[in-house]
Amino acid sequence: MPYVADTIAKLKRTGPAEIEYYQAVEEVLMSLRPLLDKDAKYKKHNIIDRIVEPERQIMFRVAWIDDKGQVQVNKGYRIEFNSALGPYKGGIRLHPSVYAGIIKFLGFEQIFKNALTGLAIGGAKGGSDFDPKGKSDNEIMRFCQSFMNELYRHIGPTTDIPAGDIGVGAREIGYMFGQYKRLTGRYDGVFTGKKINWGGSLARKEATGYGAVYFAQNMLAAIGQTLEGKTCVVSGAGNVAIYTVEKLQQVGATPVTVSDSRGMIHHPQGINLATLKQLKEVEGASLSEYAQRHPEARYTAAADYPAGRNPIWSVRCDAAFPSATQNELNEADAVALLKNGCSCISEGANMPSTQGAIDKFLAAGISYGPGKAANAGGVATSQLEMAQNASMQQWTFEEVDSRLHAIMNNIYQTVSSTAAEFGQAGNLVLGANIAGFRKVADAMIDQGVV
Ligand code: NDP
Ligand code: 2IT
Repeated sequence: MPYVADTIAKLKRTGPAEIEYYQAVEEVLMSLRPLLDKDAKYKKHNIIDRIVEPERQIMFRVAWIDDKGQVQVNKGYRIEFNSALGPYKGGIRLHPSVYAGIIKFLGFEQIFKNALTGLAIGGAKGGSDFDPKGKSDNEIMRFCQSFMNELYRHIGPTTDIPAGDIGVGAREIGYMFGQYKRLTGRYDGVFTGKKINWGGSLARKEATGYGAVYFAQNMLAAIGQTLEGKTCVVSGAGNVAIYTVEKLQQVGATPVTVSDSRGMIHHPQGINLATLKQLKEVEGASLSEYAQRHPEARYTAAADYPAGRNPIWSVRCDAAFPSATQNELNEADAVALLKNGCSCISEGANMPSTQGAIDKFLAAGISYGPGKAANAGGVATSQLEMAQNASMQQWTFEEVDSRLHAIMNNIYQTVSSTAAEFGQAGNLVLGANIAGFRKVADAMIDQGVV
């Protein structure tokens, strides 16, 4: 497809070495062919060239002082990608692997994900190569304050509303919000993922994981199945993974794996949720501890992964929920999953499957829910938090959860009916990319050349 190759070539020339960004763009553009052929207006208005170029990219120095009194310096990013549908919205990632290519891919995905929620939110992402691991609480606070000393001037409740992502939870949001308030003197709903007692929403913490399970239920219902009694594998052991495990257990499925960056746990009798939460939400411990507390569970250290591949994807299962990070599931993993009978993938993480893996899932015709649809429950519930802040209300857990559930059902309907509209029923990658793109592109056309 020449327009895909031309666009990627231009991105490589004008923004070199942003590997994950090219990958995310290529996947979206490959899906758009039937839409571009059907309606000439997108080409006429040169939407492709415009949509792959962020509206604004902010890069800044984050200097802070560690507990030894040494000055440390990190890179800070906020990429405000697209505001056609609403104010910029998206998380902040703190991880040593962060560089422009990662934030850009995440920001690009966020545009279409946010469009699919049906809510009025544009796309953005931010972060830093700061590594929270091994840092004291005071170091985390000083980093977050320094990060905000620059970011505060770019964000606001109707302009750009950050949230959490890898390495950012309620504690970090608290430190960033505190510094924003100090610098501006305003108690704005400028972050989501806040603690409940100072403006957060019930069920936001649970929303991404719960949403990924609701999405899987929708995919299975379409073929007359449910998750009840199914064996599931989950990767990750953070916010998304924990609440995926929780919801899977609530609906009668058995999640048998979790992982962190140091290793994976296989617990054939089912993951013990209380132990998982205690280790990860309270103690900040490694998963190797889990096997100490449950001798029937097996721990494999990452250093011992055969051929560097996470053994999670070789565990026999009916459904898989990749919930750690990008490109954690490759083509060989996809082949192993399919061989072992896995027939449903719902992505809690952003872009966890490589293109080779996606191609295998689509060719096999299994239920495959791409991240920008399956994990949209987190950002959708962030918007519900914004709505509560703006109206000075606090909804019950049940109220928020039932809205989240309805939004996930609606996303599934939109994505599957769009796939069918373009003659590719069941291809939810194509459905998600076309439905998300069309909504944003139409708004961009309406708003003129800006
Ligand atoms: P957390 O930081 O809470 O948890 C991330 C988990 O994944 C941890 O167990 C972490 O292990 C593991 N992990 C992270 N990076 C790597 C890596 N490079 N290799 C191996 N393991 C890794 O993050 P979240 O749960 O919030 O995010 C998980 C994924 O879900 C990300 O892709 C994120 O973008 C996506 N997402 C998150 C949403 C949210 O609302 N939080 C919404 C939508 C998507 P360790 O602790 O050892 O590093
Ligand atoms: O990737 C994501 O959708 C998130 N990290 C959540 C973004 C948000 O604004 O809640």
